[in-house]
Amino acid sequence: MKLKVSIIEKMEEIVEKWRKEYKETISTYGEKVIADVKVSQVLGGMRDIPSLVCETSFVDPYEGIKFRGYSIDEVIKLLPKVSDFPYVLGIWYLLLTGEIPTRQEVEELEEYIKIRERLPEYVIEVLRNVPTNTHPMTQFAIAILSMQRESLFAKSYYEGMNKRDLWKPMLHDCINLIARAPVIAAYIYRRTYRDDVFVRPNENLDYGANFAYMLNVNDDFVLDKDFADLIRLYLILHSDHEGGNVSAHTCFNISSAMSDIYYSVAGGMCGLAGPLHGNASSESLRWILSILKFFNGIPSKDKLVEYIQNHLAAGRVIPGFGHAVLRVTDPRYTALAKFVEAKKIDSDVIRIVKLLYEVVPEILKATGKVKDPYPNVDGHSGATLYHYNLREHEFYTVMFGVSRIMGMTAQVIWARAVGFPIERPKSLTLKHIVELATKR
Ligand code: CMX
Repeated sequence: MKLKVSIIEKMEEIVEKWRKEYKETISTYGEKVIADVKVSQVLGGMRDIPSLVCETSFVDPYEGIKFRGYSIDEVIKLLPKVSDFPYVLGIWYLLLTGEIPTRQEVEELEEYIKIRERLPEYVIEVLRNVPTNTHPMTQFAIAILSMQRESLFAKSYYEGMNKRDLWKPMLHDCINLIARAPVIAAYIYRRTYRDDVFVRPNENLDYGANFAYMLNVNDDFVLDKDFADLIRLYLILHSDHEGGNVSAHTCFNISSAMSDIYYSVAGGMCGLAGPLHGNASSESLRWILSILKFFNGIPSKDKLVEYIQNHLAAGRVIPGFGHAVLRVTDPRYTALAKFVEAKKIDSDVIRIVKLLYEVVPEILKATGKVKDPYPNVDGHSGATLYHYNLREHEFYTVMFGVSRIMGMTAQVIWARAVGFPIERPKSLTLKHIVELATKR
């Protein structure tokens, strides 16, 4: 296939359109008030304050994620497929441009990313110097940060490039990072849990299947078709979740200081590593395994309810349940549940996932304080990976990270393209808040 880089040409046109829209929105509506802010919101983690802009996706509390307006089912139906599932990079194309790519466009992008996959020797060396008992997310953030020295964006900025053009080196850096992320992740997996052999990318495979191949979970270099499909689905599902979540917002915020994508994404990954965010998938699997161990198998519903109540009484959260925005079962959870049904997967771990689905929402509702008692994606993802022999749960957040880089990069490219300013909200002391509240 002749390599044309149409994504770059396409972006040239799209960026002009974005700039116009952005400027017009400010000039037409700049003085309009769109929300009031309550003290409880300021003191409650800024929940629901509409103060961020994110063009790549939107999370509706009752319908869940819409990627550029498309639901998960629509994305899976409309993006060009490589097997039963779409090419993973189709979702990045959609997040970035707002358009569903043609087969040719996505295949060109897959090829273009392939030529950027080669991981420099120094990154492998950096990782080889990190003790293997370092958390995989720490290793991932270190590896990403180590590549900052290569940033074309940083170089262009310091050489004085006009800020209108800075989105171009940013796009270049983002493509490099997307290309290398699964290669880095797979090496972290191999060195931490298996052998220290660096698996080179297989140029005959698409992005998703190649990640499955490099992980080599069965140590046999035989690509399991179903596992490759799961990875394709997984990477699409986790790619973006609008702008307010800890990892996306951290990344966006860091980049607003004109920090390059390596600094920004490494920061975002450190947020994703938290147990209330991306590490909940690891926590969820750990919890499922502890249930199986405690009961020496599958418990009765009554026994499980008692176990969960004791867990809550000890002041702990139920990992994989609840959400700051969603108020229904996360459609990403449902997509994984459908995958499990379609592939007829059955195991003790999956049985516990199903049992939890039956009992946890009622228990959380009964607390009277949990706003979303339903499962989120992290309540299913680990159990599904576990079935395919990807059992080292601390690694799950790295999988999440590889995927989320697509959303983070698409959001940051937009920001650089429209010239989004440095973020600087105003903070107040509690005394100021009381003064303001009593004046109203
Ligand atoms: N188990 C136990 N308690 C929970 C709970 C859960 N799954 N979800 C919420 N609560 C509690 C909160 O801890 C809070 O308690 P306090 O008032 O005592 O502090 C109360 O219910 C109200 O919280 P909320 O408004 O419903 O939820 P938040 O928006 O504050 O938090 C989230 C959202 C995701 C952090 C929370 O639901 C949680 O901790 N879930 C478990 C961890 C998890 O699965 N995280 C992954 C989320 C998805 C992702 O980012 O990947």
